[in-house]
Parts: sequence; C-alpha cells; structure tokens
Amino acid sequence: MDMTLRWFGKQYDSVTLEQIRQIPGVSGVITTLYGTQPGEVWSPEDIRALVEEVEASGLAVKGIESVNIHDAIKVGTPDRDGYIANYIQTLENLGQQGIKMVCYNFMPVFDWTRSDLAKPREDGSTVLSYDNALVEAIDPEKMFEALDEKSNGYVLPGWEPERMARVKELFELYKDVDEEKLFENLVYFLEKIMPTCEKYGITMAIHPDDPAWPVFGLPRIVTSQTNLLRLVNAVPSSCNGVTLCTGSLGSSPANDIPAIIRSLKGHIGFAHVRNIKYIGDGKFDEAAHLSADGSLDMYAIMKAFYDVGFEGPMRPDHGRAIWGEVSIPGYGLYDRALGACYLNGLWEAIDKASKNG
Ligand SMILES: [Mn+2]
Repeated sequence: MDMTLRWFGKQYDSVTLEQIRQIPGVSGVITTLYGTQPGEVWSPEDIRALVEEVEASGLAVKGIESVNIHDAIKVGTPDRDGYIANYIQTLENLGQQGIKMVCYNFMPVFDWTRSDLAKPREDGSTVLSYDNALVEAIDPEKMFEALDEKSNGYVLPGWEPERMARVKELFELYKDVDEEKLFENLVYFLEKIMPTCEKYGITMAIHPDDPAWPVFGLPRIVTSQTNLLRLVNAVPSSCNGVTLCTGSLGSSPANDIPAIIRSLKGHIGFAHVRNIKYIGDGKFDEAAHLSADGSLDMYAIMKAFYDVGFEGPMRPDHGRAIWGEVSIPGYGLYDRALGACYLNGLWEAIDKASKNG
C-alpha cells in the first residue's frame, strides 16, 4: 500500500504540495490535468510539466485521477473510434512519463451525486450527504446549480460547467443506452486500449458508480461485487483493474466491502478509503475516517487490503470540513490528513501483528 493524497493542481486546489509533503507517510499525489476536456489528447509537455512540478516538492505522481471518457465512447456513437484513438495517445504520453495507474469512471451524464455538500454535524463540522428522495425530486438540469451554489467557488471534479451546460443534450444522447449496451461499450473501449496499457504497465482502475444505484433513470453498471467481477473477467488483462472506493460501494449496505476486496484480489489498482454513516434507506452522510464515526469497519477493510497483498496507491477519500477550512467540498487538507494518519496507523498495526503473530 502506498499512501497518497488527491491534488487538483495549483490553480484549482486550496491545498498545496508543500502541505501534502508534511503529512507523515504520504509520498505522492494522485492528480490530473484538470483543465482538459474529455476526448482531448494530453500533450507530453503538459504531462511533463505536471510531473516536474510535483517532483520539485519532493513528492511523486502515483497515478492519474482521472482521464475522463468522452460520451461518444460511453454511448457508442459512430465517432467513438476517433475518441478512443485520442485516449490511446494520452495513455502513450502518460506511459512515457512513467505513469502506472489511471482512474476513470463510466457513469452516464453525472459523476458522483450528492444532495448536500455542507451538511452540519453535531461536532460543528460539515460533510457531503446523500438523500435519494431529495435527489430524485430535483430536475436533473437543476442539479448542477444546486451543487454549484455550495461549492465554495471551486470547480467540482466531475461537475465541470462546460459539461453541465449540455445536460439536456446528454440525456437525449443516452436515451437508448441501457445497462447491457453501456457494458458492451465499456468492454469495446477496454479491448482497444489494453495493448497500450500493457506496453507501459498502466493499470486502468475503474471507479465505482456513486451512489451504487441508478440515479435519474440512467444506467449504472459498476455497483456491486457481481458486476465488478463480471467486468474484470470480461477483459482478462493485468491492466484491467478496479478503483476500490469504499464510500461509493459502501453507499449500498448490501455491499460487504471487505468481502468485495478479497474477491477482487489481483484486480485492485487503486484504493479510495473513507467512511460513511447510513441514516436511512437511500440516505447517508459522509463521516470521519474512524470506524466509530460511521457505519463501515475500517479495520476490517484495511485488513482485507493487507491480506490480498495490495501494493498500489491508496488515498484517504473525502473528509469533513473542519477547523474553519474552506476548500473544494470533501477535499480539505485537515480531515484528509487525519484520515491518512489513521489509515497508516491501522496498516502498521495489521502489519506488525501479522509479522509478530
Ligand atoms: Mn472514490
């Protein structure tokens, strides 16, 4: 396990590389070229500059989150092969700079969804929160405005304004895409890109859908142990992997996260670790990383990662907003640093207990 922190780049993030460098046990960042649009080729110069900027701070780029997939690829429109060729060129350029892990998702129209980005808690912190009844009552076109108002002025990853301006058009594009069609299009894409991934040893790590059920009637295909296993088996390659996001999969209490980790041994390329608290059917609040603060058993989760021999990058996922910090919602420094230390502590204890047996 290699503990990292997500960093959005100097123009977009309230957190600096210098701050991340001072979190004990964090040796690298997961980052992206945030200004690029899905479908664009990432230039070798831009990638090189990003890597050099991170390395100048004493950290390393441990992976990219994300290289987003153009809708033509997800929908399977006739122009998809051109966009796949661009994606392959981006992978070539990343591979040449030594990048070994690319996180992506295959969610139609919307990325992650929440009903509140700053729900107050009893401890005075705020968290991201989800209430299915509230979300389903919102007109999808209003969803962006609802979230943007609470974004503290930052661009929300996955909710870029350029994309949200086209929501109506996107819904129209996806109207004939059901779960099977979406899955077929994902397999088509993976089969085309795997040779390049294999050439450079880049693990493609698909992020689960968040929340882990259909929203606004759009299909969702990365929600459970069954469909994660179906996907890794559909395109057998050491480079066809998964981002094990405990909070996204954990949004459904039916998902046994430690069991899913164990079943995906050898297929996990990246880990997002956070806790959530179930507060009702289709309702949850995000929580501090500590097991006792939420509904997930973080010890059992870390033990499962340890037992499957997970060696890839891990990051503490969303944190609470605490100590008056203003940041991209979920991505402040303070609570994620606490999370990294806690998860590193669990790992050390598990490692020593296992060796001293
Ligand atoms: Mn995640």
